Amino acid sequence: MTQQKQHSLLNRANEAKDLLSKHIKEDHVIRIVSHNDADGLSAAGVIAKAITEEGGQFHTTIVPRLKSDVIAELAKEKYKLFIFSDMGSACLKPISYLKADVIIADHHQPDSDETHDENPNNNRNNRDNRDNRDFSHIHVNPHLFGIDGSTEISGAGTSYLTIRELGEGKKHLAPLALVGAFGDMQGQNGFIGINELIVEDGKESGSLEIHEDLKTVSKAQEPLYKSLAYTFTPALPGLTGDLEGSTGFLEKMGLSYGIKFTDLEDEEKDVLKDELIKINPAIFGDVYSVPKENPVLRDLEEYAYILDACGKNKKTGLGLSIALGERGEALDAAINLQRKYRDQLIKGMEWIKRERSNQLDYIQYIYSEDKVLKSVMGTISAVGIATELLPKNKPILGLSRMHNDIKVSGRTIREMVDKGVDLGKALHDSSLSFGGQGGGHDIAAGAMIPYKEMDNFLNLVNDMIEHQLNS
Ligand SMILES: [Mn+2]
Repeated sequence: MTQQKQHSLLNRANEAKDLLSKHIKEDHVIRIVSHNDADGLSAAGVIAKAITEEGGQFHTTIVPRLKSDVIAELAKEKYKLFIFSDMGSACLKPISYLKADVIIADHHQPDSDETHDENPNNNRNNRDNRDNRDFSHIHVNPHLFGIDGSTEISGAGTSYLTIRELGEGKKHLAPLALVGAFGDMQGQNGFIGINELIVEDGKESGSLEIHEDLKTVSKAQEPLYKSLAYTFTPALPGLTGDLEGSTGFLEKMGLSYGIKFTDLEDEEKDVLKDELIKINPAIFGDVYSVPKENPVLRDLEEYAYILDACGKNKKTGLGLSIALGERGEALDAAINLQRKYRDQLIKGMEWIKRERSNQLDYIQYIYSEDKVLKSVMGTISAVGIATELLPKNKPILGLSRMHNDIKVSGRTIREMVDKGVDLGKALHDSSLSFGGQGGGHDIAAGAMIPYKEMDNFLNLVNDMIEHQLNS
């Protein structure tokens, strides 16, 4: 059954590949529109690299959200093929009016009322919209085939499947697809589902290696205490986001906190490993790397965090150029952004440690108007739970004031999803009730709501989560 679902998804992806191939052969510049996070940047990188390798050209735009005004602007452009990656499935209707061929390579939940008619040849939209019958609109999305897009494949993975068999084959791009998966937190506890197939492709192409190691970050770049404090996944309670806590922990072991992990003696490494495993066993496990890559990007998970830092600092052009293979100065600039972003995360975690969260019966929330805190709200919400600074048994909403609106980042843990929580649905339905919009995955979702409705919104989400847990 699983095999069959994967087979159907691969078939759909191959239809998209044929369409892309046709446009490359006709020398059309391919219009790529992708998301501004690590997954979206990797997705655009995977597609753009594949096009380049086939001698084609592309033009990419990275956006934080695919809103109808973005699509309206695209509609004025004269491109013959648009590719939406890591986005698009929530905007099937406006996209259906584009008078061009379209590939959507996304892993988010599609518009609920359009899932059944996703085949462009018998699509309700196309019937309303007869002028569009000459165009192919191909929707590649795991959810259409009963595959869970929040755990089993990323936007970069879906994009990878659409170019996997382009030309002589593109399995050497599998690691970049996995960078996207790490960016969407899919590989941290091992890959499952169709991501496993992408891992196999990476191994087969000879570019990807997997070995067991400590999963602390920046082992060769940062002093030990920072390396521990900057390790957000897996979270290390007492150390993650806590420079003082990390320093104290290392001093207690008799290790000098200022040296790099790579400069420790082998015995010291073993002692540290044993102590860290006591805090969180997940800190030792499979590390996915591309040995011939630049040391800073060699570990795919760290690669994802660097792209993430670019996206979070609105330097998507920089992130994209790295995903496309630029190194040197571009990489230096990205590392600086990452330092800045890590400082912001530390500030955010100190705030959580000090203030904790506000409690409703079934959810908790944090609220800020501070510019720095707002920029790290989603991450510190999730890591606040993972480090046990905040209760695990309630989904958390991170609320940021944006003029007259509130930006909502919702996060929960797998155990709560298993008990019935679907944050994507709760945020979608509750934000709609107050004239906002939202959605996302069961475990992580977002919304935008009017500021004046904040309390009503929180109460409604609370009721919806209660209902999800009790039905
Ligand atoms: Mn994604």
